[in-house]
Amino acid sequence: MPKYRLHYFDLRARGELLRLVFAEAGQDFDDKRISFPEWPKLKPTTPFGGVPVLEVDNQRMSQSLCIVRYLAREFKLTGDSNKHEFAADEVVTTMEEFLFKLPFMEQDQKKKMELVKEQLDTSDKAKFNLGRVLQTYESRIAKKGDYFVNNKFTYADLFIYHVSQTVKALDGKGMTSFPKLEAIAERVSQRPKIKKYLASRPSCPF
Ligand SMILES: N[C@@H](CCC(=O)N[C@@H](CS)C(=O)NCC(=O)O)C(=O)O
Repeated sequence: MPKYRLHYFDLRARGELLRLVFAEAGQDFDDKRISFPEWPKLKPTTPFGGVPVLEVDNQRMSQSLCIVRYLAREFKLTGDSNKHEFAADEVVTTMEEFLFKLPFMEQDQKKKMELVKEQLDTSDKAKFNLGRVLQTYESRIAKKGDYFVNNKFTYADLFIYHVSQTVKALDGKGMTSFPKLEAIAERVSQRPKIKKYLASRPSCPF
C-alpha cells in the first residue's frame, strides 16, 4: 500500500478535493498543512513553487487536477468507461477554472459581494463565468437526486459538493439557484465516509 503525504495550506481551496477523495476512499494520508509564515522557506523546495504537492512513496506530484485524476483512477472513482471519466474530468476542470476567479481575498465586503454576483450571473448567455458553467451542468442532470455521471458516484460529485461549499462560504447561499447540483452536494455530504470526514475536518475560511 503506498504512503501518501499531501502538502497544502491550512485551507480547503485547491487541496480539498484531494482530501475528499482520500476520505471517500477510506485511505489514510499525512495531511501536512503549511502555515503562511513557514511558506516562504518551503516554496523554493517545491517542484514548481506552488502547492498542492502530493508525495506518493518517493514520487512528488504537482498540479491539483492531475493529482486528483491519478487518485480517482487509483480508487475507482472515475465511472465505468473512458467517456464517463471524460465527463467527470470535464466537470472538475471547467468548474475549477471559474471557481478560482471568485474574490476570496477581497477585503471590501461590498465589492466582494458584487464580484461574486457577477461571477454567478446567468442573465447573459454570452458571459463565460461560473454561473454559466453551473447552468449548463444543471441542464445536463436528468433528474434531481441523480449523481452527475450516469447516476453513478464519481469524483466529479465530490467537486460539486466542494464548489457548493465554497460559494456558500462567500455568499451564504451556495448553489440554491441550481437545485439538481445542490441535491448532488447534499447527497455527497451524507455519504458515510464523507459525513465522518466533514464532522472532523479543520475549519477554514475557504
Ligand atoms: N495549477 C496549479 C496552481 C497551484 C497554485 O496556484 N497554488 C497556490 C495555492 S492554491 C500556491 O501555491 N500559492 C502560493 C504561491 O504561489 O506562492 C494547481 O492546480 O495545482
